[in-house]
Amino acid sequence: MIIRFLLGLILLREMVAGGFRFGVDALSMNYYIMTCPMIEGIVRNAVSSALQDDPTLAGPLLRMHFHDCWIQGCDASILIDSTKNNTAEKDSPGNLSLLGFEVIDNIKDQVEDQCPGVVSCADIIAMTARDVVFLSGGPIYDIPKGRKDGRRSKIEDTINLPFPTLNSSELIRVFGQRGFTVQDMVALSGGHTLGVARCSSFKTRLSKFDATHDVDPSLNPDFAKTLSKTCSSGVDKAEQPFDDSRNDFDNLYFQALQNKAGLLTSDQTLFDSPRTRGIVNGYAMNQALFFLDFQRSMVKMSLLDVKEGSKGEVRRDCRKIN
Ligand code: HEM
Ligand SMILES: *[C@@H]1O[C@H](CO)[C@@H](O)[C@H](O)[C@H]1NC(C)=O
Ligand SMILES: *[C@@H]1O[C@H](CO)[C@@H](O)[C@H](O)[C@H]1NC(C)=O
Ligand SMILES: CC(=O)N[C@H]1CO[C@H](CO)[C@@H](O)[C@@H]1O
Repeated sequence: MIIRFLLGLILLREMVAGGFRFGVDALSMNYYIMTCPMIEGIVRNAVSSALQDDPTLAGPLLRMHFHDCWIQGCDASILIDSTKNNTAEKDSPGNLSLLGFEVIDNIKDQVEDQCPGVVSCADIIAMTARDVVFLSGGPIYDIPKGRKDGRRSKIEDTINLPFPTLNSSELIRVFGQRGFTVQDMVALSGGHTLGVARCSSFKTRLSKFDATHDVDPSLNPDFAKTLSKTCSSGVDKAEQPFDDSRNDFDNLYFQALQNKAGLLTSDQTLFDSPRTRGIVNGYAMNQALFFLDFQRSMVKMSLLDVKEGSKGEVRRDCRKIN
């Protein structure tokens, strides 16, 4: 009796410390331990072989998780294909550069073979992003599982994605509205250590910037030349890496900001604004500090407006509502 009471107390403490709510529907680290224990291995192997085939998928797969969570919560709404009745999130111009949907489909197929109807697509996206970070040289960490998949995916919702033209105070505000601290926002922006942006996302910085400048004065002149060269073809889809190691998860992104070589306005502003510069300098100097903060903020992002229990479903096909 006493032992059960003590065990209960310990369990309670763990749950409170983990910040989770009670009940059978609550998320937990070992949510699938009884129902689909091989899920972690399936995801790790699939992501690993996808990145071996095409290392440039790291960026889009990490970004997919951010876009999923930001709109309607982390509920795999980003995976839904448009139908005759409905234009889905993924067909918004804001989806530009989202790729790798077949990696998620492949994981889902394997999982449905092993444990049908159990693992949500939202959890698969979250685990995939986490494994991308680790397999690209970033921190290793665990995330709670048990998200359910949503039933809504509408193009008009994507208007709420942050724009690349936002300045530091606007970023602080929009992330703050979602419960993120200034530090969370800067750490999460460090996701831009992976991948690229297209000219369409930054070309306004390169010509007729304002009444007195042709080129955005917050750009280092050499980097401005590089960007102009990248975009000289006039093709909006031409790609520019955020830092010198687009497939490596490291802190070069923050060092680029110190060199006035931030690709988007929303990147460079983090160094140029006194409210965020200290955090950027900290991460540029100390990669371990960036990794620690990033994993903490990623877990937080992965819990954004998650649907538990009957508020969602486990989709059979990640591209379609059941
Ligand atoms: C702070 C606000 C953010 C803004 C304004 C923003 C905006 C953008 C834009 C405009 C692109 C380039 C799209 C293109 O031209 O193809 C991009 C790419 C990317 N974003 Fe963000 N983003 C933000 C936060 C985040 C967060 C929190 C993450 C994840 C933790 C993230 C991960 C990525 C990744 C990995 C890419 C590269 C994708 C690729 O290689 O194709 N971003 N972001
Ligand atoms: C499309 O709309 C019709 C009528 O509103 C509905 O019966 C049908 O289920 C919808 N189809 C899809 C794929 O949502
Ligand atoms: C950021 O943008 C907002 C809205 O455009 C503007 O009011 C504000 O002055 C800007 N802040 C800085 C520091 O430039
Ligand atoms: C991957 C994907 O679904 N891309 C779509 C993004 O949205 C445009 C329209 O703005 C579509 O043409 C793409 O197919």
